[in-house]
Amino acid sequence: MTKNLFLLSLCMIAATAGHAQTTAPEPIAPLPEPRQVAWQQLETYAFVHFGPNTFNDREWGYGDANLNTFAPTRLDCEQWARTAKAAGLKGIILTAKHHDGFCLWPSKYTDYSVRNTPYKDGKGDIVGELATACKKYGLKLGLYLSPWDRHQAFYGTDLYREYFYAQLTELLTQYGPLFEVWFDGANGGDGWYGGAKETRKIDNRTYYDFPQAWKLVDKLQPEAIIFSDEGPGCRWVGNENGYAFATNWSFLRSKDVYPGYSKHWELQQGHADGDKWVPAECDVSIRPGWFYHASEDSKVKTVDHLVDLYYRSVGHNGTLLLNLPVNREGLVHQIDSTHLVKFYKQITAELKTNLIKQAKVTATNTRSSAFAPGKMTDDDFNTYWATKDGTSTGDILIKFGKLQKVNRLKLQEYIPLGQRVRKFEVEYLNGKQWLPIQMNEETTTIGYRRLLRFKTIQTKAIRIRITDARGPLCINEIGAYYAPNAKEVYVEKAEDVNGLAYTEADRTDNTVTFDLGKTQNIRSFFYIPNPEMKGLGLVSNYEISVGNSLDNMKVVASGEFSNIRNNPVMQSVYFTPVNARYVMLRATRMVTDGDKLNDLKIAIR
Ligand code: FUL
Repeated sequence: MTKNLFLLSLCMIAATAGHAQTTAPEPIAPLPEPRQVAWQQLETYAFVHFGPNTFNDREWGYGDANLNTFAPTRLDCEQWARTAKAAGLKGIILTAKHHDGFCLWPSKYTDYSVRNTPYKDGKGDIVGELATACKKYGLKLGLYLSPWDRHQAFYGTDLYREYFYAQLTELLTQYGPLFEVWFDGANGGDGWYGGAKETRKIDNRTYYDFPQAWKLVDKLQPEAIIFSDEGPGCRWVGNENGYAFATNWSFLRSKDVYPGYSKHWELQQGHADGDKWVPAECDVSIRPGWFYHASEDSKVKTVDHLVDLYYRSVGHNGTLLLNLPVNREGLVHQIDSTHLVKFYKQITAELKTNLIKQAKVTATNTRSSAFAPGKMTDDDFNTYWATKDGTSTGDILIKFGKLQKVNRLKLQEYIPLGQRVRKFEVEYLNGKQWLPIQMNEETTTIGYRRLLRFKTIQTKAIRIRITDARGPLCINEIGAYYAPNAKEVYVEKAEDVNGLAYTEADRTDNTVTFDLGKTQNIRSFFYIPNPEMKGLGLVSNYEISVGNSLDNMKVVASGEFSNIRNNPVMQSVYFTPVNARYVMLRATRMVTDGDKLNDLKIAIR
């Protein structure tokens, strides 16, 4: 470089640094579409799983349910909507068709629908009734259409794809605006299939021609977000427990991920180097199962558990999709609605008074007065504090002016310009010394919203030091709160697995026999999957035999542990009470073909 040129570039640097930068920082891709930003702002919404499974005590219907069983006595979609509304949920996503192929609307293309049930003598349309109720209560409507259909004889052929698109078109055109369309990742396997009763495998990546489905949704419902494991609107968070990792990028590497993608831990945190904006949606049921089972009335998640999930979903840059299993009456059970409303009251109370409103907020590296620190406390999503071009760090200093108790913090990035922050630290003033606030999770990404919980501190000032980002910082909201009596973190209780003592009497790859030591009266068998096993060693279909001698065993129960890979909760099998010394579990099918039974946690009562 010549001397003159060198001087010139020095002058230019000085000019940029000295000049107030009144325009916004350049966006950093990948960026959200406006509909993705609007969707993220919904934060919490309800799921409703309802169908023949509800009446047949199943999680995954085989596709052969007797439709006379589908007989809700007091079904009232307005009660669902009122419950959701009272809990601050912004919409409801309904299983219009689950894997059993049954349609909650009178689809033109199948007999396997509400039209052939006792409900309203076949004149009902539960999707339509929910659409009307949502409208009345100012809630948004979303629909779940299972690609896998265990009922249809032609599932697996090209004709099924046409059928699927025809049904999708009905749902996209008959019920007004939808905010989300849900395509489940569970695909292919055994089913009734028009009586064939066989196992059908399809290739998740090609069979449904998902790009065509996405085009159809974009055309007919341009505001709707499309859910699948890979998006494109939002992604599955990789577990059915309702939380994202603390580090959570709203990006995915679009070439790597597809529906049925099995690297679940990646979905829990996103890809820091992803090329597409696909934010995480954290789905979870308020009970262990997605469908209603009376046996789970005592297992509704506690208020503390739900509060914890809120902090680890919405507070980890995701949305919370909370399932309410509607019961056989056709209502959200009172236990569920009570817990739900108390949960909402609790989070509202914890985050009610933003102590920063009375504090003095300053910051380093501020871009210009148009992007001043005050923009972080004006409750306006669209105004934000930003730092200068060329910076990717900055300190935010919050001075309370008096000793203040604090145990919660909120941080938000202005995501229309991208997700930027990679790392930050939070400190508080202890006398004259800055000390780190001890968190129980890493302080890395922020995204749409990051909520932090910690032991109550008393301080006059807090300092948030953003130490690494993908470009200039854009922070649109911060909050500090003191939640009295709030739990720091929630610890989930281990499942109660008390049962009879036994020893293993015999074991092969797919059969284990337990010896109870002496003849006992037994009536149930519990299988507690190990969630760490990520699908390995898990039984999908079982047969349970009992007897008083090993050469004289009798089958007392057989069936399927549905959805056990994604939702590995305790599975219960009840049978007619019987006197027996030996109990044999035979895995007639494993979740992963060719796998062996292992890591067994069993209770027999
Ligand atoms: C899963 C399904 O297999 C479950 O039955 C449930 O619908 C859940 C939300 O998604 O993949």
